[in-house]
Amino acid sequence: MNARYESAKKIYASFGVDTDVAISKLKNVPLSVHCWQGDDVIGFDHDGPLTGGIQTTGNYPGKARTPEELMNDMDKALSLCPGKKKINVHACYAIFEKGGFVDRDKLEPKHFAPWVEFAKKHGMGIDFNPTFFSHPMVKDGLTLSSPDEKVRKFWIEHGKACIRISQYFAEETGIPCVMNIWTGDGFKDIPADRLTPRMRYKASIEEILSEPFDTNKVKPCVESKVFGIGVESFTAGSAEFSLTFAATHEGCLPLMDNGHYHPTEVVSDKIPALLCFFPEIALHITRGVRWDSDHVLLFDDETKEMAKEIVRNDALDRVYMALDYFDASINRIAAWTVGIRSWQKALLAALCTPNAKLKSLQDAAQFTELMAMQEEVKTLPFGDVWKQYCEECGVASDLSWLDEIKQYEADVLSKRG
Ligand code: RNT
Ligand code: ZN
Repeated sequence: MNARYESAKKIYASFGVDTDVAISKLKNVPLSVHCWQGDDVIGFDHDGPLTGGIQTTGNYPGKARTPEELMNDMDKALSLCPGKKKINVHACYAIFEKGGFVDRDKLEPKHFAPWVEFAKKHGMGIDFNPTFFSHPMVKDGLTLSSPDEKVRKFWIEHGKACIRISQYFAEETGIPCVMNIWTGDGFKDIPADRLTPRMRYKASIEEILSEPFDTNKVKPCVESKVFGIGVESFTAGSAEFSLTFAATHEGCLPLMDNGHYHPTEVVSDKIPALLCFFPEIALHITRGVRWDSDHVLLFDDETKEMAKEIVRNDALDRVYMALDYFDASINRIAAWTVGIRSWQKALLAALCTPNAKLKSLQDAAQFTELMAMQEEVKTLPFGDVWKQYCEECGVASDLSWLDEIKQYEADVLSKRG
């Protein structure tokens, strides 16, 4: 056994932390990896630009252009990261046989069969998202909250189709499918009516959820957002709207994306607030720089804090964790890899924190000791535990993963037009 790990293990033990237990726990925690980092959120069902108030910036060469390329790239990233994964697929990543195109309201499970095959090969589950953006039926920036009944109906049918596809994913993989509803519906400038669009949005989601499904297999979520590019003044799916919707609709989960709040709000504080009321919640884990910029996730303070709130509240099996960011300015496989590894680090660090001891200091109002101990814990030899975890998972414990990506860039990515 590695001498540095042995020494680190002893140090952690003196704080009451068993690092072997932390490592073995983490191996079973699934993290959902978003397919859309690989091609700048475009997908395979349209040629148009990305819309919906979200944006990728940069044009680093080598982005995936076909399902095969995207799956190969994802394969590469997954092979460089420790831990258990799921994949997260958007409806716009439907795969059509030649001449077999159908619009989003007509999607069927068969259009996602290659994703099931890919997931099965890795023993992974699949999460799913209806795609309410980048489509001509987005009218005046609205989908489910549109005043145009034809538009609203189209998107409701899309949502229902996605429920059926989610159930198919769960049945095929044997793992529940988290299906997330997010729309970019909103207004650039001050609206004259904030209520009616939200009433339509509410009715639309209710219609989608009236599609029959097994609540043990499909976990529908509603994701809130404070604003987007071009929808700065109003979003239909605001925080209060989405949270209340989930709270009042059995089987529907709230999904918090930590890029979707005012910059001084933190999702780490919201996690335990929601855990008081919801049996299960979902997260989109990202890094906003000044706004919902969807930079690659790093092992930074707020990331660590979110992981801590999940671990110390014993909620690893109540929180569905998914990555959601997209950077087109750097190697996309490295973007995936750094983000996945960062969340794994954050969870491992949380599992190696003497949470019971810290809580007892708080309850005893020993705030001086609590502050001192929390500072002390920050410099424990976490890097040695991380290395051990990576080695046990059979992935690089150092930066050598980057050499592999560079090789892949030279052999594969650089040959793409
Ligand atoms: C957008 C939301 C949403 C999307 C994905 C692609 O701000 O975060 O979750 O990023 O659906
Ligand atoms: Zn999101």
